[in-house]
Amino acid sequence: MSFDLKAYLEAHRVIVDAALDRVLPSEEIVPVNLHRAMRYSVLAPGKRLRPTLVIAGAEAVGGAAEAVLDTACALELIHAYSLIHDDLPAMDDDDYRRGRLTNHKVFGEAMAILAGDALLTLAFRLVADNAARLADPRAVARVVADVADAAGTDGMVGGQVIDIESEGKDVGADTLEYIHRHKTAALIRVSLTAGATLAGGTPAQIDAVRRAGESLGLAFQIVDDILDVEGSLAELGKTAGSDVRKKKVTYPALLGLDASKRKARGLIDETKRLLEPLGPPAEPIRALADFVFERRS
Ligand code: GRG
Repeated sequence: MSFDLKAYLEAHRVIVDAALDRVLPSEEIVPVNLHRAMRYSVLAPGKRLRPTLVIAGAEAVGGAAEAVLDTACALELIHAYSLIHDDLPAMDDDDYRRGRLTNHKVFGEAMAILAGDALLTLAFRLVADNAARLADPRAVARVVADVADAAGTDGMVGGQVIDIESEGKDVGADTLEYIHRHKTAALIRVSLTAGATLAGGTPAQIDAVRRAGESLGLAFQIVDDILDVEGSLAELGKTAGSDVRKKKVTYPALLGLDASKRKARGLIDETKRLLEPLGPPAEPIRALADFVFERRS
């Protein structure tokens, strides 16, 4: 029987959403508005791809969801912080995200900045908390370093900077790939490796997952570029066509739609090839890779 991804995604969404609700500060606790703003964006309906990849990364090396749940939440908090800050007037100046008004539209710019800051900080607290669930808590130090690298100047923030600096410029394929690998792929890659590391994967297993995560992450952003051309506000939960409006360099702009789709498909096939040494336990990651290619939002 083939792998039931729909059931897998739904089961993990339930686990992750309950954990996010538990780890986020209550709206009853001071500073109330900050906590409201944090919960508003994180608990909005997202795909929960990164936390699901943390769990799938653990399962691929024989681990269990429960043992990596704090870190799974941490990756979703970092992702949510990046979305809040990316939507700010100083960056992409977007009004809609996850089918709702953006954070700064509801809570104001200062609170949106602070909510993002607090989510990033809480994320590292959660990775530290994960030590209590592990037989060998030393893996947490490795994961803190990897997550910091993936979120920082040699990862998401670095990619965002080059993205902003490239707007309206005639940049080539190398710069575009740098942006996508850093801005988006780094966090997707580290979601998989964090799960595999915490679950006690061998160096060879973690390396296979890392390389697969890099290909998957690049494919994810190419598909995101394609959806910005082909999708709608109703499907995406955010305004489509924003890349062209903001004069952003994208794969469809550089290669055309058909070649972009072929490139994304090739990267998904590569992801699966890189996962071969892990055998059947990596089946959820393979199914998630197909989902990344086929998604409409
Ligand atoms: C502001 C530090 C900083 C970084 C911003 C990741 C990022 C860098 C910005 C987010 C904006 C964006 C459109 C990024 C590219 C792709 C991406 C990460 C899309 C959103 O991820 P999904 O589709 O969203 O997984 P959901 O809502 O389903 O979780």
